[in-house]
Amino acid sequence: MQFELTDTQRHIQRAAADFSARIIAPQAHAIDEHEGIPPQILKGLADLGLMAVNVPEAYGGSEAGVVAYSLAMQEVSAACASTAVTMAVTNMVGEVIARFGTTAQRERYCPHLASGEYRAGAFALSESEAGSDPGSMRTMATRNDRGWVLNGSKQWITSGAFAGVMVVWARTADAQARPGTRGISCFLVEGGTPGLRIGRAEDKMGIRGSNTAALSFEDCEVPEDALLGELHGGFKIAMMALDGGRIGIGSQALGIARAALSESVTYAKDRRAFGGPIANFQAIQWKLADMKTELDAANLLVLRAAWLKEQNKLFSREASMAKLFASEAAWRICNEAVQIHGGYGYIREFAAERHLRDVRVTQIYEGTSEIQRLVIARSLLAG
Ligand code: COS
Repeated sequence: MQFELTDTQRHIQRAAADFSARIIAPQAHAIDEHEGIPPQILKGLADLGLMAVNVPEAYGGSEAGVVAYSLAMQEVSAACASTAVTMAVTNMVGEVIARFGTTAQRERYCPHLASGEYRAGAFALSESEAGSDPGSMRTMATRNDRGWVLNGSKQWITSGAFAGVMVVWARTADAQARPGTRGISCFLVEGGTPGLRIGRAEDKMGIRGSNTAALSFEDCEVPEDALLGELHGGFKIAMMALDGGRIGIGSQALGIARAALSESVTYAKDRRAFGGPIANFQAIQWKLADMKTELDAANLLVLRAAWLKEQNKLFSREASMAKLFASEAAWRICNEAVQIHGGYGYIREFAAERHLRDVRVTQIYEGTSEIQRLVIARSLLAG
């Protein structure tokens, strides 16, 4: 086993940590409060190669691998979870296009995502009545003589309001001819395409700085070559992308929890009660010890999944285990951080309450905890 980071991984981690501490963290409170990420932050991440960490250099990416991506996500998430999810989805979109796209599609979109020319990419799979069960989606794509016409709507789309390119899933065969997941295809739709309408931004509990929009497609025409991958082969692309995306969200949970723990240590040493710092009390020490132990256990699961993906080994179950454990451990850690901060944990002056709000969604998006358990159990029972 090799636990040492490579030079490339260390370089990416340092670049992300430095930018996060200097530029992102001081603005995190305002990003949450004003519900928006300054475009310069997203451009700054792109300039450092962090918007396409695992995309080949030939298409503008950093080609630094999945472990480096996880490390970068952790650093950005520790500063600002809203920025981190925007980065995560953009990386996922770049990777999906690099992996499943034609050379023309890769050349057309990946460099824009990597360079920040597109502020973000978006992943449009979920619908209002198809979240955990995307196989029941209703959005349709029908052929015309110029290409494809999309009709339907999508829900919970991160960066939907400003993404330069979206990966959109739609049914390309009627349910009788190709039932369930077998008649779904994947399309690349550019922001601003006529017929694509952006709904209002959701008013969320956490990650309030990130944009989450509903999209509707009303006779939205895309060319023939907007099809990504094989006709009717879209569901598997979604599943494979989500396997990787779960490593990103596990990493996000880790970063948020790490920040909550570090702020708790500082607070426990500063805050005095009964004649001394509260860090002197075993009640606080045991909380901190458990938080650190859970954090490190989650980190090992996430990095194992990242390493497996990087080695082109099977990693779907391990990504689900990593995301499940990291998101649930991170929730416990952020909750204890609020407890350690006492009344100050419940007000906006300290970041503890933001971390708790932000981390909650990591148990929901990119597949709920229940879906992760389903994936893990199915794989175990299949032998
Ligand atoms: N990689 C590659 N292929 C996969 C796969 C994976 N990880 N998971 C499933 N597939 C394939 C299956 O092998 C099957 O292929 P065949 O049609 O050739 O047999 C096909 O995809 C359908 O798989 P399955 O029957 O398991 O689909 P289900 O409808 O039962 O769904 C779950 C499986 C629940 C795992 C899937 O719907 C899921 O991940 N749901 C959560 C979605 C999610 O994370 N949403 C969040 C969106 S982003 S915020």
